[in-house]
Amino acid sequence: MRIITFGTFDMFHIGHLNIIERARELGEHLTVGVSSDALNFSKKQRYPICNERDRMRIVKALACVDEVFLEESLELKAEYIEAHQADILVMGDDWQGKFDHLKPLCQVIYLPRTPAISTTQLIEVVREI
Ligand code: C2G
Repeated sequence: MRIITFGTFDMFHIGHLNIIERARELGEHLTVGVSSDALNFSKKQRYPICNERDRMRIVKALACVDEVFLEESLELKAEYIEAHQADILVMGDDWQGKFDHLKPLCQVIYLPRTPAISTTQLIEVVREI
């Protein structure tokens, strides 16, 4: 099975590693779409702390990741799934139900998020020091 997952992976943390490792365990090949700086800006009106080149390098360096590409639009999931011939789309359950329309193309699995860690929370903790 070929797996695909997406994310920003800013200030890479254990929650990111957990979902990537669990996604890879579902098959033999894992492709990760790393969302671009511009995509993040359009969603959140701020750029990630780490730029897209560095975020892609970090994800690519993981032993459980086979392939990385830049996700330039949230609307292109179907095209990305087809281009990478993915059998399963994996996302954290904060996205529960959001990608169900892709079920005719591939299996869609939402995995539970790792509790008590997020990029937003890390930024807040560091800000308070
Ligand atoms: N995640 C997790 N546990 C956490 C934090 C994040 O399992 N404590 C998961 C998210 O559910 C997501 C992945 O890690 O599946 C990446 O999270 P983010 O970097 O926050 O990416 P996001 O902004 O959700 O992705 O097409 C989707 C976009 O790329 C955006």
